[in-house]
Amino acid sequence: MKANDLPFDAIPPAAKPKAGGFSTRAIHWGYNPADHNGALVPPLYTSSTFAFPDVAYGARCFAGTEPGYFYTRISNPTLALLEARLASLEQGAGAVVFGSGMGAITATMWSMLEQGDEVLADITLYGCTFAFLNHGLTRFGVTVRHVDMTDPEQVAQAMGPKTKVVYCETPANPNMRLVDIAAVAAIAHQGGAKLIVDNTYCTPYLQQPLLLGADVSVHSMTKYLGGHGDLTAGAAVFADAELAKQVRLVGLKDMTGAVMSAQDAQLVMRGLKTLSLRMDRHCQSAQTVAELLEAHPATAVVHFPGLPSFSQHELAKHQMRQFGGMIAFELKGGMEAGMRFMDALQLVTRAVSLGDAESLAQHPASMTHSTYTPEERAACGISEGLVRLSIGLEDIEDIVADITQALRCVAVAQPA
Ligand code: 7XF
Repeated sequence: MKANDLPFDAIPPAAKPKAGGFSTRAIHWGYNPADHNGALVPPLYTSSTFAFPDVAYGARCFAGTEPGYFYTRISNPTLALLEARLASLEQGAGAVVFGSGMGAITATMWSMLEQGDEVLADITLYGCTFAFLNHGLTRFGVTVRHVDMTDPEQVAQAMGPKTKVVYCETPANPNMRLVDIAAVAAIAHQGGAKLIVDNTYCTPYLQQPLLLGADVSVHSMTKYLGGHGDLTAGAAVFADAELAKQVRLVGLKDMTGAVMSAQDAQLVMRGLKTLSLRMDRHCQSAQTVAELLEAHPATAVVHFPGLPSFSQHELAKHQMRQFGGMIAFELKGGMEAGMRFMDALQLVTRAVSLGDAESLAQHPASMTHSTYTPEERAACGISEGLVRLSIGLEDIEDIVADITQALRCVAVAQPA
């Protein structure tokens, strides 16, 4: 029996899930304290291995005919609870968690692709995803082509008989361009391919790719889902339980081994309890900052889906619950002014990553997107002067004061 034929899946937690709205499920789904000595917080299973009552039971576990836990790289009760919660929040048939967002992305694609297949990807992607596609997968006989997925027609034109995976982020890191998930999913399916959407920027609270037709929604849980900058983790949520099983048994178990730690899973579950509250605040504060930036004479362009001037504002209103906590912008003084702005910041921290309580600023061209060549960045609209902000949870008055003083420093330093 081949590994992906095993009748094995994520083991559902024994407790009856508590139904309800998004926040209720983020707090309760899949866990009943009565099954665990009344413990309000689910117990943490740190064990790497699980004892077999007898040898026949162990053999059945390995054959996939016994739904027991036996080794944490494949499944673990703490990880399984988080997986059940993520599947519920994103309305998927199954989820698999990983040791990083890149673990989730690579394991999913390794499981879905074969030599000779083609991936059709958007032009704007997180730098390491771009590098995995173009410097990783291509070395193993997979063809990768990029098209501008802000225009679904370009996807339809580019689909070919070998296209097995269509891949995008929306909003895209770092320049906030959106992809119409429903339109691109319909095109992918018509051509016999599956659509993977990186939903890291939105989280399941702001956007539900599977309900819009995507097959897989991947996340860096290092970001908003963890929410506190103290862990590295990833997840993939699937519309189809069979694909989830395949990714667990091929991509996770055999090909990457990118298992998540149970301690981190417990921290993500703590993060999930406040996800909706935190996202509401991130979104509200980012709207204020985006409006401030747009009105300021030093800025050339502000990319934020919540601004009426944003070219895809209507799509954002249709596809997202709110507009997110991420902003990208350029100053009139270009790269030099952008660097001066970043160095003038006092509260907003100069760091990559996003989705933390702390507001963060980074320079994509030299940091998160340095895996692109300058020509590749130019082709997808990541200008050398672009600055990316992740708006945190500090008092909005303090965020505004810091950004205003940093903009003033840029203006003062500019030649008359
Ligand atoms: O492997 P990770 O948990 O770091 O997640 C990878 C990843 C996947 N998708 C998106 C949309 C991401 O933004 C990331 C990580 N991005 C960080 C950033 O843009 O700041 C990484 C810092 S180099």
